[in-house]
Amino acid sequence: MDRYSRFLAERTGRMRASEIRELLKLTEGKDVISFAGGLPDPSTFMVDEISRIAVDVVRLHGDKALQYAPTKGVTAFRDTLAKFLTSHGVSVRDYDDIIVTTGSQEALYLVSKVLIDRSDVVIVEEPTYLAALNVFRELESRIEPVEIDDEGMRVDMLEDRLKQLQNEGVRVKLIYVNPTCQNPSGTTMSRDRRRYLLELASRYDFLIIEDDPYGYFTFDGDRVEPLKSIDREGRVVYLGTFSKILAPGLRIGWALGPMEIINVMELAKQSVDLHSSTLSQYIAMEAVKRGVVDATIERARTLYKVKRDVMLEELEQELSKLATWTKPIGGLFVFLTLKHMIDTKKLLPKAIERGVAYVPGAGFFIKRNGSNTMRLNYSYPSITQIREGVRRLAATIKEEIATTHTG
Ligand code: PMP
Ligand code: G9A
Repeated sequence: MDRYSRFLAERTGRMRASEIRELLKLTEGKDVISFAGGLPDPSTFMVDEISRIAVDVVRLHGDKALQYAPTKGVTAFRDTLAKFLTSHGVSVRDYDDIIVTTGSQEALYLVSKVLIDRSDVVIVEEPTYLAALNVFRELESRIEPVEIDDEGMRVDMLEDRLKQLQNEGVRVKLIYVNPTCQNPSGTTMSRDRRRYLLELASRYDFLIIEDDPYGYFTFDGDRVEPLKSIDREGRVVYLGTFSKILAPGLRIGWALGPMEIINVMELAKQSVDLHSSTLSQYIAMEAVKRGVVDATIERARTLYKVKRDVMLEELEQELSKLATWTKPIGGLFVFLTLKHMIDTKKLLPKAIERGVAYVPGAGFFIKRNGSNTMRLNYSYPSITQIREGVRRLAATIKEEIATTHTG
């Protein structure tokens, strides 16, 4: 690396390795039960249906599906996507308000790139999605965290912060939230807070990025209404993805927002990758039309609900005296806080030694240190692995307490 550092652009100094991606490398191929990466259970992939679709798409539409496509995405696919979103409670004005992206990660990157100038304030939930923080850091924004509790972002604290910043003459352009089954905390923002957040957006004139990979398969009760569907002023840029409701390997996500912003994202995307995979878009389009996405959603909902219950039950049995944790209504994660001040980053090698991995919580925080927290994924491990993994985790924690916190 050093041999080339003099050649590297300054901005590379702000690029951070995602702890999650690094952990994926660390645990790959090892006999470790991983609660780390937010991977879907491969048994939710509708392999036979997707195989048939892939063959049909290449055979019947190969002239288009194997060809270059418009930057905003295949028009017929955007139209299908608009109908799909509407059927899932996400308000869409026109399919032209949608840009198809290479996973929602790219949508997040593009929207941030077109909105954020150096030193611009971006307000985030604390804790928040690590890969979003890395994007905001790379763009040299000033990241301002606002605490969350069981009902999502503390909008009262947000209001105080907005007032304070306004008094200091600092403008807030943007808030990033993952309001439904948040990564990493698993919490969901209440309806009242959603309404209030939009009211604040109007009063203080900012935009909201709503990142919603998990809202399609909540386990208990109805779909929580996305901010996008309550937004009357065009303040929300909504990000979605097929990663958890079809297959992440297709790398198909989207942004839905005011056309003026989507069109600037289109310009930005031209320089990044011209357009997202045409073949993936055709496969995703057919998967929506043939009901494969809705069937995958049902598989995910049923399976992950059971897995969540098993994880919560096992945590209760093994760790109720030593930790507290969130109770997600959907999504992929439980967030755990240890009562002892144990540094979960330092604990991780010991946990891996015992055959279990998690994501240390600190990386999701900006202000609070969160070093005694961890994120646990329950979608990927099997039910047996969840039980065994929690036992291994509990044994690691108990041993740590016994050796370092005696007396
Ligand atoms: N946002 C959040 C909150 C996520 O949890 C994830 C993936 N786990 C993403 C964005 C990125 O997903 P993808 O690029 O696969 O659509
Ligand atoms: O980076 C990935 O593989 C996607 C998962 C994200 C996460 O674990 O939060």
